[in-house]
Amino acid sequence: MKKIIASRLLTALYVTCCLLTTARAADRNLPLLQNAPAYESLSLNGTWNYIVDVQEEGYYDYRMNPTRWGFFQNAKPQKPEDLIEYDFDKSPTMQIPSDWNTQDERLFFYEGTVWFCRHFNIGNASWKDGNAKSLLYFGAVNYDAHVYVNGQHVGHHVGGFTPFNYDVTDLLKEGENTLIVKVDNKRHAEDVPTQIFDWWNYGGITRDVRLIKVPAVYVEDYSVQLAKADAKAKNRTITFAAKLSKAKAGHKVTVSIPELKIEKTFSTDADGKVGISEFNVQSKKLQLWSPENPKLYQVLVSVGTNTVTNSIGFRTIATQDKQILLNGQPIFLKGISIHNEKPNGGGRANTIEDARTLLSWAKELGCNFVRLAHYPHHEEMVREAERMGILVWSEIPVYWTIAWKNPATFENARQQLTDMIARDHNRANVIIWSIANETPHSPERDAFLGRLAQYARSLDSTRLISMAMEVTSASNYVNRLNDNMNQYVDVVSFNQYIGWYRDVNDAPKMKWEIPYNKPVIISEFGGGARYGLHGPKNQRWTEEFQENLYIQNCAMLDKIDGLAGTTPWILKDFRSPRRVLPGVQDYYNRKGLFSDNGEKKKAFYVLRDWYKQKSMPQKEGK
Ligand code: GCB
Repeated sequence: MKKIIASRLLTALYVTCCLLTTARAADRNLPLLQNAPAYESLSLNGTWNYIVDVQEEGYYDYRMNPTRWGFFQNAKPQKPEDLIEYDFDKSPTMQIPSDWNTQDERLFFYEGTVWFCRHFNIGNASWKDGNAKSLLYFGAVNYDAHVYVNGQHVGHHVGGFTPFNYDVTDLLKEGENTLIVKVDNKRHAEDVPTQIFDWWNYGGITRDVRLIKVPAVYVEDYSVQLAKADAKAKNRTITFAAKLSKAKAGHKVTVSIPELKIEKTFSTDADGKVGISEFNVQSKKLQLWSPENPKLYQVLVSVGTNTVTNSIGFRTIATQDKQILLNGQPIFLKGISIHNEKPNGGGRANTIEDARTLLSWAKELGCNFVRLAHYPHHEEMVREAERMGILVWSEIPVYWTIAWKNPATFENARQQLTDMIARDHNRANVIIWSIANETPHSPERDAFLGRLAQYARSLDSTRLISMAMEVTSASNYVNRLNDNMNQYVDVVSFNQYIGWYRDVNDAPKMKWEIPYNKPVIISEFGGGARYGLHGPKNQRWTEEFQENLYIQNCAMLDKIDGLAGTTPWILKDFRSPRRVLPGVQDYYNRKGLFSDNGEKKKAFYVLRDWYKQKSMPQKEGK
């Protein structure tokens, strides 16, 4: 009897704890550490054991029998008669980061829960010696993650493409530690993205895991950027702002850019902040970042004896009527849309080599711009694009028909937007934050997206805001953009599929009405082709069909007033559960200009040639 009562008490306690810990406020979740890769860290990538848990036995049944279950406890039999029905150490292994779909063929279509476990040794090092804190950092986990260190629940994170970090200092012990993560990628109608989307729902710990050492008080966030000014001004202004991890006045924060001979020390206010501070540089000494000259400066930020370095570029981005101005000059954005999928074959892209390959294909096309669809990509994708001189459109997965009326859905989207901007707001190449893709109109959608756009602007007023909209037909050959969201965006963008979801012969007859005095980006157009399949140009799935579609579309788009850029759909064939046609699609969306194995289709050359002759608009901006 005593035993039963004790067990019930434990269960009640656990359920209460669960309720507490699954609420965001109770997490050890901290605001994202700015420039995380720059800190001393222990990589927790590598070999992890995993258990596929279709029924979530290791999670829910724990409540009924706490002594027997609860995979996060990593329990081991203590006596010969002990019944423990799982064992991580005897379970199969997987390399992390990765997606389980391409690592274990049994899991190709799997959407559910998998538990991951790895041990790591911190020796008796200084990871918790009072002068340092240890942050457990995940680049991304798709989609829902519960994190446990040495059997203790650390936090719960929702959202598959943004980083998160926890302070685990007081949970670590000298010597060996155990990290367990429960990952669940089941779809739900109220999630972001919602249940239906046109890409593979790769599950797992898909990006790097690190234990990061930070000082007891560290610079949690900072921004360094070029203020807008007349391009011909003699002096330019660089702004700096910072926030410490602790609300404490009088802390000294130093920022220096040795190449520009800048070094300034600021004192924090009572909130632990350095408000926006300015310093001047002679224009002729400052090389601006641009696709032609992707100049990055080493910027050092120090607090106490801790210094972190970031490579930062300086540029301005603005719009003027229907033009986009980079460093005060009009620019045509020769872009391409990209999914965060490995270049050869499928799987989540998660290395710098993946980024390099994908971006070098974009360069071969003649691109100066990429749309990283439909969610924040791997951080190295953005950083590598910056080094290569490629501008970036970055997006959150507010995609198609999500649960507009649900406050928790809004909070989820807001959090993903916060983390996307927090991670990349020091990247000069990121010029557009996109808050949605193809969202059918309704008052609830307008209210949701309007709030989200205003929130994005409140976080970052220096970049452009956009979203991929939909056009409506005013008549058979007149396409009109009529979207209440136009008031919130700096750039009007929309997707159109003439030639694919509509007859290609309509293209020459099409008229476009875009009644807004803003630059226009065609955020998607395209059609499918199976690489190596040839035939007449009216035969669907042939390379010739796709080639003709691109020829007709490029000619049509040239006539759109205010066209400031395009990001056709898409660089490479990508996996999608919607695309089931045997022998043609085989679970790939075939709209790539490259096949899934990196072979160029004929349409590649059409777009490359169009981009070659796409000269910059002549009118000079300010
Ligand atoms: C779209 C979506 C994109 C799809 C594409 C298609 O409009 O934005 O995610 O993959 O169409 O191939 O139909």
